[in-house]
Amino acid sequence: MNLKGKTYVVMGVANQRSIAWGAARALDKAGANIVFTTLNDRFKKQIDKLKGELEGDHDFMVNCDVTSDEDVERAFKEIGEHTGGIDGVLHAIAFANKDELKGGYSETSRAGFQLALDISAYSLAIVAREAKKILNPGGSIVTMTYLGGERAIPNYNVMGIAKAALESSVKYLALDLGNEGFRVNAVSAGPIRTLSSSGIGEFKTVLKEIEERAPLKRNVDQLEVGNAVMFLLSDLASGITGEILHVDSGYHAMA
Ligand code: 0WD
Repeated sequence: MNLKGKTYVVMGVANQRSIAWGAARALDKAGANIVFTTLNDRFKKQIDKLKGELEGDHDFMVNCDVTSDEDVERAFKEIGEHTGGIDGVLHAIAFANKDELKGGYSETSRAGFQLALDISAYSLAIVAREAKKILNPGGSIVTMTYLGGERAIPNYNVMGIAKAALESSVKYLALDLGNEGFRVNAVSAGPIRTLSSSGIGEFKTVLKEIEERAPLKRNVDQLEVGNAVMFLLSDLASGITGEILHVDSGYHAMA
């Protein structure tokens, strides 16, 4: 894959275990320029440390808390001014209160529901709205989802509802942005140990289930997911939009 001359925004690197970091490594290897957005200065410092592992400089970074309209507007405006246009965005952001990710879904609080849906699903809409202003022709947006948006998976609870809304958003945004030639897709990743997933109750059991029952009899890693993200961001996927691509050792295809 040669992505020299292309610029992609990567949102959602928390640390070296993040799925977004797997995608950043893939994009960097292909020669792309990356603009990282970070939740706050703590994550910015973290990325500054990690960047040593990459070949490119990727020096331009902006803070962007997706719960703030102003932040998203400012971030993409700054990115547009600095880069002169971008070729795609990876949205790898989600959040739910830890106590909502165990036990029964009926115990979910109204505030917890709103928070999870706001950060994990609505954010894709506002990111798409601001990103399309600076996308180059053929631009592509990719988000991250999980099987828990399609099926009820123990403990995933409100995050499953958020992923269902996110997956539906992918289809509506594909319809909306398709008018301008832009594409919107999601990668549905198998479970991977990260900061976010560490908050999900009995996560070990989920990993074990994949090893036992998925066709490939193993879990996927960040780089495998990152490679699929890179494909959807690239022109190789120019005919694909509104798609949910599973990168999960084939587990989703099993009864
Ligand atoms: O098993 C997994 N890890 C899977 C994750 C399987 C399938 C899908 N996913 C999804 C997640 O739901 C998420 O959408 O992939 C995406 C990335 O998740 P990750 O790589 O597992 O998680 P992590 O490394 O924690 O990065 C997510 C980051 C946040 O980290 P924390 O740990 O602080 O929640 O999303 C960012 C933040 O950097 N984030 C925000 N960014 C901007 N504004 C916000 C916010 N308000 N909240 C969280």
